[in-house]
Amino acid sequence: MITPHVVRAKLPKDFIWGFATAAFQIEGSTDIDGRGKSIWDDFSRQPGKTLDGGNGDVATNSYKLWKEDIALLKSYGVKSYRFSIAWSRIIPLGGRNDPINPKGIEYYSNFIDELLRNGIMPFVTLYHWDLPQNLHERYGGWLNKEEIVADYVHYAKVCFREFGGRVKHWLTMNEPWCVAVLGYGRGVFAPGRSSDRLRSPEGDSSTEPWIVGHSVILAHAYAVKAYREEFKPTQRGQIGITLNGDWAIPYDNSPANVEAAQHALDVAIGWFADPVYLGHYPEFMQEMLGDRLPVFTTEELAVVKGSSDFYGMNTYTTNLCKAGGDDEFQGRVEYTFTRPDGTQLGTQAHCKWLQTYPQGFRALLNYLYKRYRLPIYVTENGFAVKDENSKTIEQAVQDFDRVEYFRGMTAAVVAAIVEDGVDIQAYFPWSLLDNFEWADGYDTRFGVTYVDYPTQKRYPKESAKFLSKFFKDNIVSDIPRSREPPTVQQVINAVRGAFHRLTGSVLVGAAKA
Ligand code: GBH
Repeated sequence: MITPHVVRAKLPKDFIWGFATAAFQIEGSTDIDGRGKSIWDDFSRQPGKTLDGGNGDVATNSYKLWKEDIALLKSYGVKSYRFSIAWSRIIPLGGRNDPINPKGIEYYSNFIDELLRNGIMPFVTLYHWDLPQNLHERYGGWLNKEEIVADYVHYAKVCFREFGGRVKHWLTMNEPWCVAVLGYGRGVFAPGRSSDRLRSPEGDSSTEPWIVGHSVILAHAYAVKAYREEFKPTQRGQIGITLNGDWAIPYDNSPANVEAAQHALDVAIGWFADPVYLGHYPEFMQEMLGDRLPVFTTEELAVVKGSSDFYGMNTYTTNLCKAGGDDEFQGRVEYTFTRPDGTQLGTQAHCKWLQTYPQGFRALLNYLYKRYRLPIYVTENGFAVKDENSKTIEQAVQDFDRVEYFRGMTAAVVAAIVEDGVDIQAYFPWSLLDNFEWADGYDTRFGVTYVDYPTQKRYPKESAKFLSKFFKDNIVSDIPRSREPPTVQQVINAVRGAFHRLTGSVLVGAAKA
């Protein structure tokens, strides 16, 4: 009997893997070494903004325990670590004419050096939702395009100048959809603006998210332009944006629901990906929003189009899509995990928006690669086990639902590369540690490492062990294990991959075998 898909070399030797975190979710030490406030500082302290009343004052204490975190990464055998820089540690007041904080620079500089000493490649996010509070107060933050674009570009350039000799992978923005919709539409994330007057005294959910999204795209694009013109020629790194986006499946095959699934993708992903990779907003968004959707000038568009070297992808789940409702942030589509026959799509996580569905991950990878034709970096993917926070440490580290999730997702990555010819360069599970899960506070745990908050001790969960072993076993080592020629399937895939790259609008590196 022939065993299907026995492939020896599953992942190429330069495949990047590691864990991801974000500054505000782990650092704590919010008033140390000259850090300025971010919009999350006070927001998370307001009653009712986080589920358990948790805030970012201590988090996983990683600002202090940074060497321990790096040792943990090392013990997991990662090649890379995705972390974010807190803007308000670098420039406490945020603006282009405000003082730069040498202590902030020194901190991340030491951090990067320590990673490199341990053979771990820094993969750096410049903005993971922690806008300097002062910029919000000074001029409305992301609502003020002229100011925020100039200030963000200045901040990014300081980081390129200080760290770019050592950092070869940059992410400008994490998940602009969340910045715009959760911060200025639903009002559940800082700065918490919304039309819902029970939530916020100010805000207009019908206009602000689209304005904010527009500013975020431009800030990203002008920072990339600066990097490419002033830094890339000598620093030679990659730079791009990372977008959240979950796969969308029609609830059934009625034409309205088939269309709904595409509308969901258009707003979740196309809102940002279409301008950045294709040079225009999705047609459906223009129809849905009319003159509420800002317009790019010709000059701006020239900067926006092609402003990412790769497709940065954060993805967690898959939604079944039904046409209807008035939620513009989902493309006037309703999401469910319950199939028409009453069964569930997958295993339910602690958060209601998340179920395991690896087939959807594979489908999304194929969709993104066909549509945007660039190598994909999976910069986040993860799972929160139901009620993990109510368990003892001994029970919590036995996180079998998370292991199942990652078993499925890693298999989907391999299948997408080996069988579908999708060019995937990196995979970063979210997250290295349990941490401050934004509006969920500390109630929801996404870590592959359990954090016992009272002691700040770290305990590797089964999922960490699974992932370490998976990548150890599946990335081709430097020393070839055998002299066997590639299989026919591997040759076909390499040719397929090269074809995709060559026919795309942007030419990317040499084909990999
Ligand atoms: C990521 O976002 C974040 O980058 C990371 O910081 C975070 O810790 C991690 O996920 C886990 O949540 O029900 O309308 O409020 C993931 C993308 C998009 C997932 C919004 C939750 C909820 C939409 N998120 N979604 S809503």
